[in-house]
Amino acid sequence: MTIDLTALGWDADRAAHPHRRTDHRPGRVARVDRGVCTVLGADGPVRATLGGPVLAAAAHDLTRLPCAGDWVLLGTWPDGRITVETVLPRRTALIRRTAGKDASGQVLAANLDAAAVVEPVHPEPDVGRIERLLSLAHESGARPLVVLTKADLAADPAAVARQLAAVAPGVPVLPVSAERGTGLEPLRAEVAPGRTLALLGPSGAGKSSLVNALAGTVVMPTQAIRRVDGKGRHTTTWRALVPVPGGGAVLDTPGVRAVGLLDGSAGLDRAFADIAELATGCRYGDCGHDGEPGCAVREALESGELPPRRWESWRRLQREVAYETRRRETRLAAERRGGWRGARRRANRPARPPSPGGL
Ligand SMILES: Nc1nc2c(ncn2[C@@H]2O[C@H](COP(=O)(O)OP(=O)(O)OP(=O)(O)O)[C@@H](O)[C@H]2O)c(=O)[nH]1
Ligand SMILES: [Mg+2]
Ligand SMILES: [Zn+2]
Repeated sequence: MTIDLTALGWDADRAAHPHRRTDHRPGRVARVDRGVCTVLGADGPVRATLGGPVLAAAAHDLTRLPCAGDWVLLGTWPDGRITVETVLPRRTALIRRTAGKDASGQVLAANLDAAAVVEPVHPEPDVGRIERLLSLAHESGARPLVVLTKADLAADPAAVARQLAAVAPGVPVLPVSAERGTGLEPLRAEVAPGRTLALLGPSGAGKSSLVNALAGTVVMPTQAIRRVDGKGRHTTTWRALVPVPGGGAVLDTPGVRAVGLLDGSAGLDRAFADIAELATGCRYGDCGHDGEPGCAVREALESGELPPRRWESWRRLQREVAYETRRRETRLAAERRGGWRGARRRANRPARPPSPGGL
């Protein structure tokens, strides 16, 4: 079995990666299972464990571990073992905040060209969730989309899409039905050869059904949502890159329960471009929109142009991002201090002058 790596997005820039050794072969990570990667190489899929350089990089930063969608360079050992020796720099990545102390985040998908926020049109789309996931999608660097699934269950899915356009400024909102195979055309363009589309959304939204519809065959298992509470069953339990026959790839992800934003505010500003645009009309450049005179945002709230729900949503996410930014700065400062102290303790001998910039 041979795999066309170009269709999966391999190109001259990736091939020119400077650390590439001649005996290392490129491949794209389809899946990671407890440190074992399934990598799509030119000769077919192989299983690879993590090599020394990758483990060393990950010791400082867990986001350096390979993830579905990563391009990697593989080494083959005399005993036949295959290891991931290099994770090529990611062009884009969907990264969510992790719950623990680690403030570096968790990579949900790597090297995606488009990031689709997947939300079912039935029973009712969760607007706040769309806003949050869209911030993440914008932050990834990929082209964001909103995919409204299960269009066959809504009386007028196009009307719902039009309503949602207000919470997704500048972002296409596409109603689709995997069941009927309708609305898939614009998504086919996102999985054209060389391109990767990642799907992000709650359990039961129909992500895997969409993958199967795009791939034209059942590659991902799907499961009916629970009758009792209408929630998904978390059928997909790992991230998987699925090649689309005759095209690029689609990246399926497990349903997300909650997604915390990291400390990037660019994605948030883009997801709320309407509010950012309004704010340019405030009298003061640093307006806090908190009762200052000449505040265009307050005016829009009073006139009803800006719905209070959207305003509250923006404030909440802003606070969250500001908190994460402080948390990261504190952590970095502590690491610097710890680094100094640790270095002195390790040495326990007359200190060499510290290098400029410390650590
Ligand atoms: N009516 C209808 N049902 C759909 C459609 N797409 C998916 N479903 C149903 O929704 C349920 C959940 O679909 P999945 O594709 O498993 O959802 P998922 O987003 O992959 O869920 P997780 O893997 O748990 O994250 C299944 O019963 C599907 O048959 C659709 O277009 N129309
Ligand atoms: Mg699934
Ligand atoms: Zn203002």
